[in-house]
Amino acid sequence: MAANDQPSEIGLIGLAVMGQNLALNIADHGFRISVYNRTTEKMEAFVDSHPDTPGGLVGCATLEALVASLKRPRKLIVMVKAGSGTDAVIEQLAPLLDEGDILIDGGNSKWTDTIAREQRLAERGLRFIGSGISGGEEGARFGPSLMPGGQEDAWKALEPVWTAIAAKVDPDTGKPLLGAKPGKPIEGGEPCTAYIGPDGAGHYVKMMHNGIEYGDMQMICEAYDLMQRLAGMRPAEIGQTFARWNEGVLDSYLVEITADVLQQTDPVTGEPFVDVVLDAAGQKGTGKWTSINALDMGVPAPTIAEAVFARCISAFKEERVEATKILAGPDSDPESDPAREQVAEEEREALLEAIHDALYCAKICSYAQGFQLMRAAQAEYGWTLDFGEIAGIWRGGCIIRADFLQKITEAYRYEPELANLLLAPHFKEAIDRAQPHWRKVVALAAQQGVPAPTFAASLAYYDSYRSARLPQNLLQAQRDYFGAHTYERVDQPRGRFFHIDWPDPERPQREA
Ligand code: NBP
Repeated sequence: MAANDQPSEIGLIGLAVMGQNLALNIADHGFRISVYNRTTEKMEAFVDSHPDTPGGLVGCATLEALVASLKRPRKLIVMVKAGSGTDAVIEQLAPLLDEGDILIDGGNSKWTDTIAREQRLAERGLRFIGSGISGGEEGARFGPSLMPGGQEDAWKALEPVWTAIAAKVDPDTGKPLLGAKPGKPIEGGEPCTAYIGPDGAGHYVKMMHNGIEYGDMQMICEAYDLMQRLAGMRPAEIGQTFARWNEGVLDSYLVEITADVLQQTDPVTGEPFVDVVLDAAGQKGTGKWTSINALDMGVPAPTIAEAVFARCISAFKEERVEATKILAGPDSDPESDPAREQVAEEEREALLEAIHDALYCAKICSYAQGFQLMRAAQAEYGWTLDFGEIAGIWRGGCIIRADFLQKITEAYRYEPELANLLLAPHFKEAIDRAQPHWRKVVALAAQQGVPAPTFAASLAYYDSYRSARLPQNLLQAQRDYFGAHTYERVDQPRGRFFHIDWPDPERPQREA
């Protein structure tokens, strides 16, 4: 056993930013935790700089020492680079463990990898939890949102630790309980964690969280762009507007930090910070996974996909700069361009209200798509997901935390089988009220040549979903013409397929 006396409750491998903060959070809750890192100096520096945590950190220089230091059945959290790093650690660890020991992968692993790892480890008698962890460094330290999937008995063993370290929300209002400090975690409250389901369910739901996060971030960026390009507002003013919006239905972590970011000055130039940041976005892949999964399952998630594509087109910076010199739009002609000028106060207020409402409606559609995807995934993978609980877990600790999630929790608690979030009375009424503004903003953006891909994609989703008849009748006819792909008829029951022999002038019709 490493160090002194009693065995540790849990172990952790990987002491980069997430692993260190998670270990401190666990120790703050009185759990003794053993820690290991591939590069031993990092582990030593970490343990030396935190000698007095309530639970205690036990530094281990080898995996053997780590394993020997733990209570049985052993619980080991893997917090290393997702993908090959996770596989490498699991392969080194598995031979050292005994039947019934539990590995917990807290990285951003792809859910299909988690399904495969769980099967492989089960064959060796080991239990496996794939737990999504959201909230970045701050969340890991003082309360993340935790989305665990895997064998239910393994979850039961992990539950006391996960429940203790998770973010907490007020059970009545759903608002996050804040103010945790090193050595002084939040007491009480409803924890932002719950068992999600078997094998890859936890990592799937974490991926969905990230896909929704992509949508949220892009929608906020579009609102900012419309404010600067249609209302001629400067970053600090836009930041103040977001701060005001954060008091209402848009109250969320991402709106809150956007208000701060926009009011930040660049320490080098004294200019608004956001103006010196290059407009070329990076991405790590979870939004792309979400969109690919939507395409694979045939479930529309255009808002999330547009958010991914918006990052992609932003990365073509040099090409866009060249294209600006060649391709015209309404904003190319200074004579006819009302944008970028300060608009009258009254007009500006009306515009801001419209942009606010457009952002809210687009956000509802984006979440509706995310929850539709999860509904399809549970059928595909044989999970039973509790959507009210998932929305509840996202109310605190994570990047998409928002007041709004309380309303989603309530909608699914009231009607667990809700076909689409758009049909929940609260959201239906919200869109009924706000949609004239939403339509105005999308039309104005198109007229003025301002790209607003997620605002527009959400509106198209909404209008498609509420259309009893779409033009895909023509599409099926085209498919039947060139590829004999058959079609169903409006005057026949669903599931009967017909075909016309198109080149024949008489075009006889027959059932396919
Ligand atoms: P990184 O993803 O940057 O990974 C660095 C850690 O992995 C170091 O401890 C490194 O050890 C270890 N490692 C690597 Br790389 N390959 C290894 C191997 N083959 N064997 C053993 N250890 C290996 O760390 P992070 O940013 O703390 O993230 C950890 C996990 O949490 C990732 O899966 C990430 O996607 C996920 N996550 C991150 C965030 C976030 O905000 N950063 C949020 C939520 C989830 P070394 O010190 O010896 O190089």
